[in-house]
Amino acid sequence: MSDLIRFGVSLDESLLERFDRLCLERGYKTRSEAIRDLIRESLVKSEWQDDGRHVAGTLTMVYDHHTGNLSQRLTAIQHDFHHYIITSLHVHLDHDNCLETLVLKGPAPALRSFADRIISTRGVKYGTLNLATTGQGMK
Ligand code: NI
Repeated sequence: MSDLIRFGVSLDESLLERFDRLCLERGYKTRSEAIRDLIRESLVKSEWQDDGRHVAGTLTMVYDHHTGNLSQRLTAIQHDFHHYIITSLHVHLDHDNCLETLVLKGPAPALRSFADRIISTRGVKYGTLNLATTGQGMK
């Protein structure tokens, strides 16, 4: 692990009070831990803006499998992007609704366009892309 560096941060008092409340609510023992996580979150977001970068993430969708030929359409899209899908989990939530989560890894632009195609498919009730990282270069 690389050396730990200390640095000072100047902050408006009321902003710091709000930050301390947030740290408490989220269970952080120290401000440093909270700040480290905020920095990592920003780094992951910036990885996803970098077209040449390989990233990881999950795509979750909820849909009614009775809707038209939705199941087949979603499967066809997934086959178009099969190189980027590491695994998938399908849960039958009730008689009608399915929840599916896909674990993705690949170039950020490809994963984004895949997620856009799935989420915008007619009949998908809810879809969200959760941005994560491959962990490489992240301490
Ligand atoms: Ni199902």
